[in-house]
Amino acid sequence: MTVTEPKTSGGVIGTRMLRKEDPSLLTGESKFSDDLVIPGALYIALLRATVAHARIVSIDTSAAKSSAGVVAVYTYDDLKDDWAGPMPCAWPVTADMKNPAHFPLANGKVNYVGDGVAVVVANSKTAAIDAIEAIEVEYEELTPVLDLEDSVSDSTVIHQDLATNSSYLWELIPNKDAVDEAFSNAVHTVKERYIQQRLIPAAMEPRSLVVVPAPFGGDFTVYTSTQIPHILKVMLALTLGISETKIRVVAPSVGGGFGSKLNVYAEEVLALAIARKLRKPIRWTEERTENALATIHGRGQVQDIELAADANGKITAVRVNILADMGAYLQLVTPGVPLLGAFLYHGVYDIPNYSFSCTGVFTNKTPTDAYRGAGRPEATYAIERAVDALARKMGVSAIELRRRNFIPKEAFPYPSAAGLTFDSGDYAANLDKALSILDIEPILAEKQARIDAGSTKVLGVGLSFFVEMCGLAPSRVLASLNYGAGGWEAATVRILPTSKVQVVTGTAPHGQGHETSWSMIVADKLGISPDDIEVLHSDTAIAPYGMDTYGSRSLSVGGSAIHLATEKVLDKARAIAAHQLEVSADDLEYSNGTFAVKGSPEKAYPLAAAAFEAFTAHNLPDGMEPNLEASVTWDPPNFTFPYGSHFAVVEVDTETGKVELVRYLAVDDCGNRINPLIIEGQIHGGLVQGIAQALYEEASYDAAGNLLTSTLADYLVPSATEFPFFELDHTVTPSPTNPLGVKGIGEAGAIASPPAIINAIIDALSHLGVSHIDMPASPQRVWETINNAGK
Ligand code: MCN
Repeated sequence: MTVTEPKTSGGVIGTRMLRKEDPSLLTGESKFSDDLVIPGALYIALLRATVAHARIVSIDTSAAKSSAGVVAVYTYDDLKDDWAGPMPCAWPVTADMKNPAHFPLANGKVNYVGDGVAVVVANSKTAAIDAIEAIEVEYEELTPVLDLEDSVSDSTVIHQDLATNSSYLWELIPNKDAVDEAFSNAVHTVKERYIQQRLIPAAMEPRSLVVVPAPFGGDFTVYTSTQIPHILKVMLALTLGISETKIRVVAPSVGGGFGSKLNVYAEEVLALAIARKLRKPIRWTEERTENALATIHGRGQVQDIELAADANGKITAVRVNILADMGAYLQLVTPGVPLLGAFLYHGVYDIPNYSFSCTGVFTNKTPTDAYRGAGRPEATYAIERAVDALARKMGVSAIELRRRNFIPKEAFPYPSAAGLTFDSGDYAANLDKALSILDIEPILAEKQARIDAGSTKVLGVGLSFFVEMCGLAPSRVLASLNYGAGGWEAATVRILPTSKVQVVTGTAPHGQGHETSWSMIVADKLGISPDDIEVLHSDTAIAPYGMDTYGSRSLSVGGSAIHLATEKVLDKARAIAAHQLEVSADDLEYSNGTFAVKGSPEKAYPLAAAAFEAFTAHNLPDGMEPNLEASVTWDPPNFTFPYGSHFAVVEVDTETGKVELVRYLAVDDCGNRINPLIIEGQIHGGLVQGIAQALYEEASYDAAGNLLTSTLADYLVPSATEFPFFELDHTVTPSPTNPLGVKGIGEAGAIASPPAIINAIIDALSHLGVSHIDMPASPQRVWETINNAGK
């Protein structure tokens, strides 16, 4: 498929249309799960482990059971026959991957602070929470396994039946001998170790759910704050042994997820099991501290990366070994997250020899899983920092070294040494554009002037040139990675009798503006107003098929399905118009809601008339079914590979270690652009999260395995005041892998920004002998780094 420009007619695509979703969100009319009024609902609350690693000697629930308002108290033993199997992990990355049985409540042993021990059911939230405190648990404490590097060799094994703390070793080494040879022939090499600290996704809306059983029969409606209503339905059916036809999952308004709501959580399984047992609606909303403890964490890796280069700085090989922290259990896609980066450690560079391995290890900490970027921020950070390290070692500019190594424009579609085919790109042109906006010379002059003047406020410029693979899709590729689901997306487009349009999508937006974007795609094609289009989503009774929203897949996969379904429905309308006008369909042209005979514009037939004709079915072509509706399930042939240049300019106070972000410029290429306003919002959000990783956020634990950052007073989520106004621009290289020519944008900012910031800090401090700093570059860490430099 070749797409050179958006196949649009209506002039809607590419416009900065305000988001349809926002009036109801901003006026508080949107309903989130916790807003739903469900008469007669009971509340659950979980008693969570207060120790990181311990055997449960006894649990005494008697006092809790007699607390005011309490309906029931359950432990693992009370509910063990209520589920058909353990909690699901859908990504067994290797055949011999070790996956400990993980149940919604601890089975005789707790493995992280926050692990569920018992559940109280009560007639109010406060009664449930109060009763938790009346439960007595006696623990026999075990040594916690906390250090990622020590975990594998630790004499304490967390899951005794697995006999090891290593979950898996996954390798991607297309040609080991060639990699070794490249290193032995190299003129320059660098060997770097980087730490990806754990992060807490901290969505604005905590997780929340209500399970409503039908008064008679076995049907359940699960309202839950999730990114994956469709996947969740399948998993709940399998885990609880309930027919899939008896479960309806609805995600009402969802206040952000960033990957953390791409999961099947203990509370969802528990609430459904208890609703089935008691035949009562069951509800739960997590507290902010529970969110920090018991919703997944992101990142958590130790990365070793080596580059080999010739005398000119042409990189000939990259060798990567990483240790990835799984936490205490494997959640839905925990083991696969590093694999999403495994193919990208060569970044945008034409590196012929590639070697990657990842060991996934268990620790007594909150399970990790997908968090905005999932694997790709880690890969981008490693290669973009390592390239800077190589440039420093060789004494060439980081910009020049990148240019020497870019995959050239002519090489696309580019078969990478890691085994992917990069769809399209023109990296040099993108960098040129960024540099023309940045105007680097005066910045470098000012930087030098401050050094010469002995200023304590020094400047640095950092570049990160990223590429990522997103549009998580091609089912066959996902199969080759052992991913437990497909990557297609489903869409239905209906032109109703009054010519208003319904779009049914399998995507599940939670802040990405799909109602707006999908309306724009259909409006553009049909030449009608986006206001006449209603987008239905996130309810498995209305949209029975879908693969949901994550991996910046919704536009390139789901949007493409909508585009193709619109074409299909338009073809049917065309056939009706041709029949009415008694001409061949090929003789008709279509614009702005009307079919007209080519060369005879007076012979016209409106789309609205075709819609009504399809409804009355009084005079349809022979054999045509009534109604204007078409469905498409689209499974693309490849991922999409957005890319871009991100530049950070920082000022570092060498006396206090404080880093001030002076400028941030992002020139992204996400192919054809549906709504630039939404794109910019997506980039802003991603940048804030990525810069927060670089400067502020870290899930820290003490030596006993207690999470020290379990409130927003301790975990430093930045606000708008911490950032300059982001400078955004773009280039456009359409993707040839989907009919819209689009690439994803939802994660780009979070992927690109951490190395730009850290490279800028190192650049600012390199004259003091600083060549490395870990994230987050807090004032204390920066100050210590400056003071230890050269020692
Ligand atoms: N878009 C566009 N033109 C493009 C690319 C995208 O107009 N060339 C628009 C799309 O039409 C869509 C939005 O940008 O409205 C994002 O599209 P896409 O890149 O396909 O990403 P998804 O919709 O699949 O969103 C998932 C992505 C991910 S993986 C995370 S994590 C994330 C993110 O989106 N979490 C978010 N953005 C978030 N935004 C909010 N507010 N909250 C989250 O939790």
